[in-house]
Amino acid sequence: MKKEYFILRLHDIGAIKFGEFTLKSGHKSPFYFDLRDMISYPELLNKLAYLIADEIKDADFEYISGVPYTALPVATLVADILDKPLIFIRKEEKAYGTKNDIIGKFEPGSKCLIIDDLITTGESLVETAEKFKKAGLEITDFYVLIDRSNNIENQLNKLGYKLRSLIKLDKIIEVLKTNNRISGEQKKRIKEFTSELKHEVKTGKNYENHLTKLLKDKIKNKKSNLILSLDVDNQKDFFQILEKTAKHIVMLKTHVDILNDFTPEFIVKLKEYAIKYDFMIFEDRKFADIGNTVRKQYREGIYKIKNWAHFVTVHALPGEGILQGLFDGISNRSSFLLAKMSSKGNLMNETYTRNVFATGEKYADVVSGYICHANTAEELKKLKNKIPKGQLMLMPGVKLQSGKDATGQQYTTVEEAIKGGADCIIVGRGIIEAENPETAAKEYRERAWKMYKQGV
Ligand code: 5BU
Repeated sequence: MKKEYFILRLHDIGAIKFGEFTLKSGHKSPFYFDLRDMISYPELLNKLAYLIADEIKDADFEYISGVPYTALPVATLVADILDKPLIFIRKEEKAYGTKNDIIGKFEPGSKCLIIDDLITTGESLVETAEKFKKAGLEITDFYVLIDRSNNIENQLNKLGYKLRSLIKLDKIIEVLKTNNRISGEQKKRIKEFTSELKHEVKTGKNYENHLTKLLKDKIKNKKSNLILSLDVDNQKDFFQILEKTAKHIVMLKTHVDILNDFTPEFIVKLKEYAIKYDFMIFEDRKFADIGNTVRKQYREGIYKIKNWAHFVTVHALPGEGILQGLFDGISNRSSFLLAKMSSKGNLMNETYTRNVFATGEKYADVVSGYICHANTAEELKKLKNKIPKGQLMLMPGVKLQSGKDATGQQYTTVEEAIKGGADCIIVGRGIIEAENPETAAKEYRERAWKMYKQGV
């Protein structure tokens, strides 16, 4: 089967579509690929499998894997043709995270080639490869049906992967134009669209808003990435600890509803401290309702959070309406979305976290970053890599020593947090329950800053 035939058949079955499509990123694309239905065309699938088998037969591998769902049936046929054993990773995360994520039998130390349907950024293929590697397999080769990336081959090479592809986007456009499947005008639009996308990848759109910039400048000027979580229940203790620690912190995180003796004067005093000691204010309210309700919770009630907190925490769970409700008509305020909480057994799985980042990217004018926690620097780095450029990662669940508390809080060390890419650490009891909160704050601040400065 010639590649040209394959392109035309994919167009025939509607796997390649032209029109106007809104992508996950919010971009409008003049084309759309969805190869899922391919499996219902046996003659196409079969020819395709022989074509792939021919292209990879000389590569060095013992196992074949297909990424579910689309590429798995294709890989199954290829494995059969080449008489290679098939393995794959389940798509759904197991609720209780057992290690049994790989289906099929394999010998650790063997090489496996991974087949996927599409590649754009390479991110998901590399992630899959890492999972296999963790299970003891060696991964050096990828094969994709359609490569619509911006020359991702070079970047993958640097990471030690070789990418082969059946067809590239340019080839698809050329073949469809030659066969009068798309007009000259459409071809032009597609070319424009892809060159814009390429441009965007190259220059890397920045999602930093005005408030994010203020916080970043303060981190630099104050030489501190420490956010103090001052969770005490009375004003006296609150201001006593603040007085001693304020010079070390870049931002103060509050749970204003913990105070037994809240009065509007508390806010007046808090603002004075913020000016005197040059820190920003962050109310960890964790909004999680429909837009109309959070709008009132943010502006009204006894706390009137909107009037004094530069940032608030927000759950992306209810959908975009929550951000619309909170920030509609408001400037000079921003938020952090909860992407991966520090509490053990939290229900934020990989897919959820990824969707949170997508929401934050779309609403970057009112989202400054994400609250993320991981138990190791390595795990944290994976989260950091997915965060849109310019936005921040704040990490709670930090202490000088790792460990946990009685109700599921998990602690990672300052060093692991910063090594993993945290822009700021959030520390509560590590400081406020220390014998001397002042020296504790100084120690957290210095440890974090030293590591941060090294750019690790
Ligand atoms: P700690 O005393 O350092 O455990 O306090 C951590 C603070 O950060 C506390 O106010 C929590 O409510 C907050 N927090 C957290 O611990 N984990 C999370 O995932 C989020 C917030 Br979001």
